[in-house]
Amino acid sequence: MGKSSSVILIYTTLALLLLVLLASLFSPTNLHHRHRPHRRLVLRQNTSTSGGRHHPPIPFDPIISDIEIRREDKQWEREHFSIPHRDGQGEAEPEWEDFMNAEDYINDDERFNVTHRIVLLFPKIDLSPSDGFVSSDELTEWNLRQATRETMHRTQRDMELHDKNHDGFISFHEYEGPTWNRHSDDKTSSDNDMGWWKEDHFNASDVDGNGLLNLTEFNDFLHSVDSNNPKLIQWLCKEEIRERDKDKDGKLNFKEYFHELFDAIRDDGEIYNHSDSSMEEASAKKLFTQLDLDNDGFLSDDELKAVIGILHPSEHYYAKQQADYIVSQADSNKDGRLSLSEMIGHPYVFYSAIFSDEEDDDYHDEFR
Ligand SMILES: *[C@@H]1O[C@H](CO)[C@@H](O)[C@H](O)[C@H]1NC(C)=O
Ligand SMILES: *[C@@H]1O[C@H](CO)[C@@H](O)[C@H](O)[C@H]1NC(C)=O
Ligand SMILES: *[C@@H]1O[C@H](CO)[C@@H](O)[C@H](O)[C@H]1NC(C)=O
Ligand SMILES: *[C@@H]1O[C@H](CO)[C@@H](O)[C@H](O)[C@H]1NC(C)=O
Ligand SMILES: *[C@@H]1O[C@H](CO)[C@@H](O)[C@H](O)[C@H]1NC(C)=O
Ligand SMILES: [Ca+2]
Ligand SMILES: [Ca+2]
Ligand SMILES: [Ca+2]
Repeated sequence: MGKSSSVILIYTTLALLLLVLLASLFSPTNLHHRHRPHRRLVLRQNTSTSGGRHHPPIPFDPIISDIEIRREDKQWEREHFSIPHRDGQGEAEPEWEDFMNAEDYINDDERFNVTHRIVLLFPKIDLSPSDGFVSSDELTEWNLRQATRETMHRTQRDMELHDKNHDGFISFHEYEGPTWNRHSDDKTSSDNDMGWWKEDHFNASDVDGNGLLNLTEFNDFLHSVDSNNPKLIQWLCKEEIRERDKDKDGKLNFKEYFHELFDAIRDDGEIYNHSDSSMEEASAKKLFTQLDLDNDGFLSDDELKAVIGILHPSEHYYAKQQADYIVSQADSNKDGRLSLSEMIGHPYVFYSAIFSDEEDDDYHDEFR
């Protein structure tokens, strides 16, 4: 017993040593000159939770999007409906397996051939007009459709979470949850201020004013920047003023604007020399004058509408940014649009927004 296990131990050690030796022989630097490194496509992680300054890439391929959404749904179910199972029937393991299988699937050239995918998707993107070329505008529209589809799916999930009485609508009370108390004794607390603003936001989303948000209204509530409800744009502008309005007069004077807003909306991108701030102030004054349409020396919420798209970039902005980038990368003959063969010739430009490759030969070539 002791003897056989020590024999196993020796063999295991030898096997490991051999592996280490082989690994070092075939390390990326050695392998580099033998093979074209294999690109492993990976799925996006945590796209719904990755807030902050980085907008997650929009998936190009609806199949990839579906896989990611399904995986996200499972994680979401675990977080929100974690009803403790009586006896662990190994429920968690198959979920992990699903995810591994999905990655194997998209990396299996026979089952998921990116050339075939692009041939299939091309006519669905080449729509206005269907001229055999994909323009940046067409790709923007395509990206936007994919992004909107994902957003609506997440809204549906959020709706399930908040719609306590399952009538298909969200009331303000349902959204706030039972802990929030509108008639709290402490009327001056910032919590109550926030509550008031939330209700304002809720009311602005309620297009038909019936006090309930249906799926469309709730989606606009969650993604006000992408809504075409003018009341919501107005609300966003008011909110921008409120955050910077130090003297609480409901509008921004030059000082409030200069210290709190100018940096976020300036488009010159210059960093001014701090010992020479007069240049910066002059440029800030110029923009202020342009925005102050009624020349009263203050910026109102109406006057902020002109820059709200800079403060809150819309999904369309990101869709276009991604489309422009992709066209710039795949447009071999530089005619500003993509032919099918240009797209097939650069499959990873389309999939790299979602997929990443461990070792990109072309990329390294540029630095040799
Ligand atoms: C995704 O985000 C959640 C919470 O934001 C975190 O608990 C989880 O570990 C993240 N998963 C991955 C794979 O990064
Ligand atoms: C995908 O299919 C095309 C056409 O059938 C074929 O030429 C190509 O080798 C396939 N690609 C991969 C990576 O297997
Ligand atoms: C929102 O609308 C409801 C009526 O639907 C009204 O009672 C409430 O005062 C409004 N809230 C705000 C903050 O305007
Ligand atoms: C929600 O209500 C708005 C306003 O009445 C309406 O335009 C929209 O079509 C409705 N959406 C759904 C999904 O019913
Ligand atoms: C900033 O301006 C001061 C005075 O005008 C000058 O001495 C200094 O070199 C400038 N610094 C830079 C980084 O330009
Ligand atoms: Ca409504
Ligand atoms: Ca004004
Ligand atoms: Ca071209």
